[in-house]
Amino acid sequence: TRKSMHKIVHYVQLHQARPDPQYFGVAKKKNVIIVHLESFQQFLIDDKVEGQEVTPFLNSLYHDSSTLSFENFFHQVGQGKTSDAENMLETGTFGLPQGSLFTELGNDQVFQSAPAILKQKQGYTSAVFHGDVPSFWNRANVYKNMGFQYFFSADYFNTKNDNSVGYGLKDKLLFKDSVKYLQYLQQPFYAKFITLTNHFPFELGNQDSSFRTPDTGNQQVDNYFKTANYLDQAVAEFFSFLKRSKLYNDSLIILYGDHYGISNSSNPALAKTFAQDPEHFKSLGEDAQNWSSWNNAQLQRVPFMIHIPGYKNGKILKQYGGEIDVLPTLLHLLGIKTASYIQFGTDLLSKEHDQTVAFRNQDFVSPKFSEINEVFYNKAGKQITPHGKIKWEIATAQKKVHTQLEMSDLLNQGNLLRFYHPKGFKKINPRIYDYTKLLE
Ligand code: GP9
Ligand code: MN
Repeated sequence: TRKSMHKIVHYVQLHQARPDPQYFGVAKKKNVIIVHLESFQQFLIDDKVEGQEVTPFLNSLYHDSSTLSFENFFHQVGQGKTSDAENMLETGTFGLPQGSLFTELGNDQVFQSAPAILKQKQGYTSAVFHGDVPSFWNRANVYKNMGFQYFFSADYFNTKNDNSVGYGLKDKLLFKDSVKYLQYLQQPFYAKFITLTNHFPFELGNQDSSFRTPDTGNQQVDNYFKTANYLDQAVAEFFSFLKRSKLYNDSLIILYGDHYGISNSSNPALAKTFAQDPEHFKSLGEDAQNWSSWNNAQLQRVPFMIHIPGYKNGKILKQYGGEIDVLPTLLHLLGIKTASYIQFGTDLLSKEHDQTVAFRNQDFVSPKFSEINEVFYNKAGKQITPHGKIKWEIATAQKKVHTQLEMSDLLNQGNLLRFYHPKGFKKINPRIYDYTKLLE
């Protein structure tokens, strides 16, 4: 096992992407707020249905001159869904090929994760806000092992009756009722808000939303726009609060979608709405008749936005990337070097960033070509039979994807960070955290 660890260290050292000085440290010592947009896909950004903008507030952030926005950012989750997304963002390693790392291994996994790195390097306080019970996805145990100091779960909120829908507290209430805790966190803080209302089966009464849904013949697809619109309003309200409380100017805010909301089997129904906004969907393939696995893969884009109040060089960036790349990107913006940590992604803002995006099932997408269900496509979505130079390039990409996932699995399945001691990093002691303490 120590030998495996050596192999992994060697691999990670060969796959470093050095930070771009233009971005390194631009958000040093700022509070970090992660807004986890449940089941939120990128196609919603700038989309219109039934004559209404679905997510006007997120659209405005997407185009804001203080936001670094990514238009080719993909989720990379497996069966662990939300928990896989969280795992990638907190640790820079993948979820498992089967099941959820949080539930399968989370009880005694050794992590070298964001809250601990930020605490030890720059004195950050850390907290998670989420309106479901603390046991869901084994979060209460995992968060301790990750070094989160506070976990404000459903235990801290009034989730009775109308306050909840689906898995828990409605998003507007999550943000509103978190304020009293957020305000008193010692700064700088690293705080994550995991939203919930935009979750399958996307049910929300008319008292919470007057959004006019389309009529695709698939109720979940129709209602998805309504809960996404509600989430957009919830985030807008949260930003108003941040501005009122003066936290806004001292914060960097990351917004990202954890995974798809509409499953592949419902995508042809979803595609019916594209005709309402054809310009917006031209790159996705509007033709519902010829819907292919390639079209499905295109829809695995999720938002990734880094909003930095006061920063003026925001833009919409074209590089391909995914959730595995978030942690090194964030740490570099905060002025923290990542070379000594075991992280499998690369800084999206680095000139050396690798644009091959691995899906958890070993499929991949890249700016030039993709592999989906063992079929290859060019960038326009045409099936190709690789030969010559392209064949070699595809084989290289495949190898990169397989090795990256394999190394991550080797690390996580063997709990190998037990044997790895980055210089200056102190092992996390989960026993010092008690998430019920503030309740007494
Ligand atoms: C539950 C929530 C949903 O607390 O985070 O998780 P998901 O079903 O999306 O994996
Ligand atoms: Mn989720």
